[in-house]
Amino acid sequence: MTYKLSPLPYAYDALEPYIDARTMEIHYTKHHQGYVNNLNVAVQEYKEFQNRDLRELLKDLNALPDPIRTAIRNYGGGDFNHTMFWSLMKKNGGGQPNGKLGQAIHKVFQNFDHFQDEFNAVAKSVFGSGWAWLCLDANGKLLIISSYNQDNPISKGYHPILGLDVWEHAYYLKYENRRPDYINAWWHVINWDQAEENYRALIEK
Ligand code: MN3
Repeated sequence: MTYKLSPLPYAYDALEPYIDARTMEIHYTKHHQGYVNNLNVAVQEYKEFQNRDLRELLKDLNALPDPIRTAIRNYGGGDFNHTMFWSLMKKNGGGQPNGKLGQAIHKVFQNFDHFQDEFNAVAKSVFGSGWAWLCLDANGKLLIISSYNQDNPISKGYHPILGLDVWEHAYYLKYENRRPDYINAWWHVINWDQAEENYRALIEK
């Protein structure tokens, strides 16, 4: 049993003009597929780590055997993060979250604009390759954090709700070095229904 590339939930051009079709195609068929391929190579000799729930593995990296820990962190994280990322965007997305997540955002950040400003600041400040995340901490409080490489917040005890890939491969073809322009565009394609679902799954468990 091997890890499989999860289906992209829309066409490559679905998020145009905010995310261009060529970037989507390369990001999905080369980068995401590459993480899946490398993950399968890494666990070739470790049958019990083949086709596992990556969320469970990433939650406790220290429990993994030494020879495959870094590979699962990087490639398993890369696979898990991208599957999550695709699901958190959609055609005609954007706007503001309604429902329980929207209420929680207003409670913690005062209003949506403050939340957006803080998220943008964190996303812009990632030095090199990484991600910005809206998470719940262990006490159930919303917070915004960044991570490097393909690290997922669950490895630090946080629960991700919304994530933004700020690796250059996510935007360079269209936005070149202008990461802030890519971040601003991304707000137009966020799938808030999925973010709400992620939030509810955490608070209702
Ligand atoms: Mn990526």
